Amino acid sequence: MANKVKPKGQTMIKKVLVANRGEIAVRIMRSCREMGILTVAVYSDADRKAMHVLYADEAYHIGASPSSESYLNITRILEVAKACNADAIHPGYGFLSENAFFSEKCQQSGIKFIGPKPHAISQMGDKITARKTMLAAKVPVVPGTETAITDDQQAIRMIHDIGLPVMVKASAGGGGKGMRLVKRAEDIESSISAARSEAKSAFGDDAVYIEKYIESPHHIEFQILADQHGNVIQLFERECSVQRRHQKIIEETPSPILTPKVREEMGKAAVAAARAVNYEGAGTIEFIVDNQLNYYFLEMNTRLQVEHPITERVVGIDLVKEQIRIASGQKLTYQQEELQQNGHAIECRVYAEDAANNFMPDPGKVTHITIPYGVGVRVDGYIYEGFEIPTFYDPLIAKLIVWGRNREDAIERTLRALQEFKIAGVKTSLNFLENIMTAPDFKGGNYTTHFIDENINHLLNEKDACADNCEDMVVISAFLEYLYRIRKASPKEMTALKNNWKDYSRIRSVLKL
Ligand code: MV4
Repeated sequence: MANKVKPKGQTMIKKVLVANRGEIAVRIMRSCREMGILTVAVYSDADRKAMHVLYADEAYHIGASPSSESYLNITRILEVAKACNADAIHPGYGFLSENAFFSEKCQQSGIKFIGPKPHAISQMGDKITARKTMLAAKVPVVPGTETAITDDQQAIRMIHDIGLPVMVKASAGGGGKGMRLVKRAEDIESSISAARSEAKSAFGDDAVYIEKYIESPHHIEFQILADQHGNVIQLFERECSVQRRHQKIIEETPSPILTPKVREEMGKAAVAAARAVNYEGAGTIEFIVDNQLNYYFLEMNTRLQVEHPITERVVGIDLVKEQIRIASGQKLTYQQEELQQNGHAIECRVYAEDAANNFMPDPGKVTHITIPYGVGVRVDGYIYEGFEIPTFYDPLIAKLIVWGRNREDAIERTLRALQEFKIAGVKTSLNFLENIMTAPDFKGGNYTTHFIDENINHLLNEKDACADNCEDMVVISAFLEYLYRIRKASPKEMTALKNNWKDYSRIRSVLKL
């Protein structure tokens, strides 16, 4: 036979450069390794000893610590990719992942971009174009303008049509940037000009549009996968309403509020949305859902998302492997009818930040870490003892993904895993996350995007005395680590350690030394 069928799982991609850092870089490389694909890390000054560098088969320095000089440096990244003979680049999330120009540059350099084609990225990146495209595809969008606002009279007519309150949004925005809530008609002109100038300076594009304001909404998104042969499937939803200042904190699937009928309708709308831009790869359709379960398209994220593991757990698919197979031209290995949601998964995002101090990032050296194990638990992270969390990047340090046969079991198990999770040296959101798991509004399941604000007092509670004992264990193990280092230290290192004894003031106070 002339046409040999490739064995399942084997792709033409033999080496992947991961243009990212942190937990997602490591997570991507893990799937590559399982597929027999070589991995290439790129890193900045601050990341010389980062986990993704240690994990990769090859690693190349690409610049100084600020992202603009390293993880956003298109020229340098492509130079490395060509020099090391990478077949493809995986952009992860953030950084260059939704940059249409980068996707195009990869293509031009003969390197596969593991993600959508430039046209899909830019069509969805421009929110007015995205709204128009969705309207044409009969995907429900929030009532509002079909074009950019050109004069204040048009805005006033729109307010008459749809009623107050409304939101003025930047077309180039997304993720909450360049938005204004308007409650009184007389504020419309000033809100438009404020949103315009904010958008102009943030994105270099001052186009704005108006939408009816949906009060107390839920944020529910659908995962889709699309191959190069016109096949599109949806992998159900993720409920992402637990967020603060547009930063998600907890995600879960299935959503506790969706009915089977609405879920099916939304899934079909998500597939239609992806088809409308000839989408290719993994993507997410964000919907805003009101308390009557009316749902509206909000935006599409044309990348792998932070919270993708809960979908992987419940649907049983490795999304990164699918991305790689799609990029290499293979057909989807799953059909819609085969897919189902199995049990319940919850993701907790662990940030190096101080909840008590207005969630200020708290970078620094990790002196101790105990990772939870056991049935139903997955941790995607990148820190190890002694690693210095850089100040330059996102403060996300780990994701705890827990599975249970139903929502109650998943919550109980998440709480157990959070109690086992110990990190010392930097402040983390672990205690805050525990408080979410015990909050009646979260347990009830019918929470909205206002959940954090409405429950902030309960959520900021510190642990009780018993938990303090566990804290002591962390301190004691840090002390043991200190003794161990002294034992192995050379005379010169010994002097340095002794001089650093002041850094161990907490250990001394707990041990009453
Ligand atoms: C809205 C909205 C209410 N009505 N649009 C915030 C981020 C961006 N993706 C869109 N956002 C919102 N758009 C209308 N017409 C409320 C939000 C919103 C929100 C949306 C999803 C998740 C969390 C949110 C928190 C505050 C506001």
